[in-house]
Amino acid sequence: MTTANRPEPQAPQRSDFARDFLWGCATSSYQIEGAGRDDGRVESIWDRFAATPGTIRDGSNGLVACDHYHRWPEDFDIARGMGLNAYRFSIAWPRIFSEGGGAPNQKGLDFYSRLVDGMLERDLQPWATLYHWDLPQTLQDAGGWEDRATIDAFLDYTDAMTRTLADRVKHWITHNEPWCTAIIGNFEGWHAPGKTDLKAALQVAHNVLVSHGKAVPLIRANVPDAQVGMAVSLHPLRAASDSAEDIAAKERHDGLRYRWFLDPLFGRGYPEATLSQVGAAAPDVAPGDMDAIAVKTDFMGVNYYFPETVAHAAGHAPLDTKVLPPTEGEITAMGWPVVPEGLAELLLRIENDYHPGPMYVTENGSAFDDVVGADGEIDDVQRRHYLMRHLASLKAAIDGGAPVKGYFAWSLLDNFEWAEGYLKRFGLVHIDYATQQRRLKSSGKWYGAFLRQA
Ligand code: IFM
Repeated sequence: MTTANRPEPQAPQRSDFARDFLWGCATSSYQIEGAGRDDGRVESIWDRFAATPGTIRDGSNGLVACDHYHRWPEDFDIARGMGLNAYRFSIAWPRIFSEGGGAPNQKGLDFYSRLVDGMLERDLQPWATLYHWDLPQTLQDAGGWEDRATIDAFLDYTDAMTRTLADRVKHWITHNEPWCTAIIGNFEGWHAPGKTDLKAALQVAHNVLVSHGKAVPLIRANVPDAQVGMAVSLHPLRAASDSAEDIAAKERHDGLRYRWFLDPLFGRGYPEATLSQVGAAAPDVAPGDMDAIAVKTDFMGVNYYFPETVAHAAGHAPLDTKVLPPTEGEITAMGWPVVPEGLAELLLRIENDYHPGPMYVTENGSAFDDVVGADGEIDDVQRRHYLMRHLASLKAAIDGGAPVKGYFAWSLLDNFEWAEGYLKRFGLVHIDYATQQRRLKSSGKWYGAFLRQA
């Protein structure tokens, strides 16, 4: 069966969810804004990384991207037209501060002020993420997240942003996907800043968690009625086989990929087994850090894309484990398996393990190779079905007891997909990068029709 004529999956109705459920899309600054040199924005680690030959598959960068910096009114009109009631965006730190101290850049503050006003005018509840990977390069040059001075710089930046937007933005996410910041950027090395040092990566992870813990009370002090949380990317895990070796490998991977981040956030410290497995690469922990990290938050953001299958792999750093590519079933253009049930499995596991309070799916989506038809339409059947099936899984999670209060599709727009450049499209809205024309895909039209149901 071709993808075009396969049957439509059974999707839930909007009325299957609470009336006050949040329905949004998510984006991030570096991936869509462009305007890389406008209004005092300074270089970020992604500008520097992308300028290094061989890092980005199509040799591109985020300097123009979707030109959202100038075209946001059109983008928010589309979001409003779809019937979204929330919008998750991130703030580009390099527009606000070039380094730790000093005064914030007024033009950067003004841009986000206008952006938020634009959301509110269209009844889009703003959800601001403070850190979605675009660290000012000057801070990286001074040691980056590996250095505790970056925690202080993050708090200065958080203070400036939350004071500026306190009257209009109540929902704050400190960090997006600390795993990617720390491990992909500093151990696997295929994201900025491109390091390959486990000790550095685990120190980055620790300092990012500390910065989160210290930012939460600061945001609450500045923003009346603030709701604060973090967005964590997680995968349900499967062992590659029933062998004792693969099952043990899955457990080790789980320790680093899931519990290394969630255990400290929920006051349990780093998992003992993983601490001993990473040995000398364990981070330096200052007095009070673990209490700071364990600050109670108002919600937990969960980013779900796919489950991981883990095998024992002797000599494969850091823990003799390897995540295997899928060998069957539908896969996306990223090579990720399409497993909608994994969303419910993950949400229910988190609820069972930690009882985090309200949860939001802060990202979920798929990349497929879109074709613009002769009539200008984009019939992205696979993405539409992905969305429908994941909403069915979301409903199953809620029915099963997971307190999920909102869903943000990744992403509103096609955008700069990091090391993949512009080769991978995740948007519900298609971007023609040559003309910057926006076109709502059939997935976006379906989401709009779903949201307009009574
Ligand atoms: O594009 C990214 C996003 O920046 C973070 N979460 C995963 C998405 C898809 O790879």
